Amino acid sequence: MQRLFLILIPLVLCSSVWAQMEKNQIMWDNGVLPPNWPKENPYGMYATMNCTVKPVLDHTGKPHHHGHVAQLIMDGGNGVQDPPKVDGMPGGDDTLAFGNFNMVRILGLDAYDDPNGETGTFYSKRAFVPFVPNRSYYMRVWEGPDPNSAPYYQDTIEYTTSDDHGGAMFTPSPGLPTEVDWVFGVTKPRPDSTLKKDSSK
Ligand SMILES: [Ca+2]
Repeated sequence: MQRLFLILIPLVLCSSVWAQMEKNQIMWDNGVLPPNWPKENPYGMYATMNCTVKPVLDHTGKPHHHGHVAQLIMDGGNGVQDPPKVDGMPGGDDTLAFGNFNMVRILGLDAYDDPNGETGTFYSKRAFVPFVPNRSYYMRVWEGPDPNSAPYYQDTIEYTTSDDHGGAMFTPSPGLPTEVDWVFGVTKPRPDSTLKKDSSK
């Protein structure tokens, strides 16, 4: 019976957290958390989200400019990185991650952020605390400061942690904070680029 409660209580906590969140609510990794925001989840899952080994290259083959935005996205369960919607938010069954951040800027690896750099690298200032258990996550870099207008994007194709090396999506495990280092794939045009041309006719 006690074991049943230990299982049920986290589920109840998690569903109430979900109810407070709006789908695709933006949470910057250096922003202030809303006052009612949970600080921890019952699962003890933490992961930093980084790109420090292989810089993300833009559509011209050069490292991304600082200030470009990376979204942390939660797969809804179909196991696919669904293409973004026309407004740059995650599409299909995917959403921005439910946790203490879901947006990071490319700003290099130095202690002081340099908005003028072009390194194609970033690290999250927080360790990501997911509020939904047993979900997989991936990242999407936009070639611009705003997903609603950036002309190109790239999704992750590979990740590395200290004890794991895997594919395009990562599933956090309970335990000590994990440093996840991502590699990004080919550049793709934003989904509404064709629609914009059609509407101008
Ligand atoms: Ca999906």
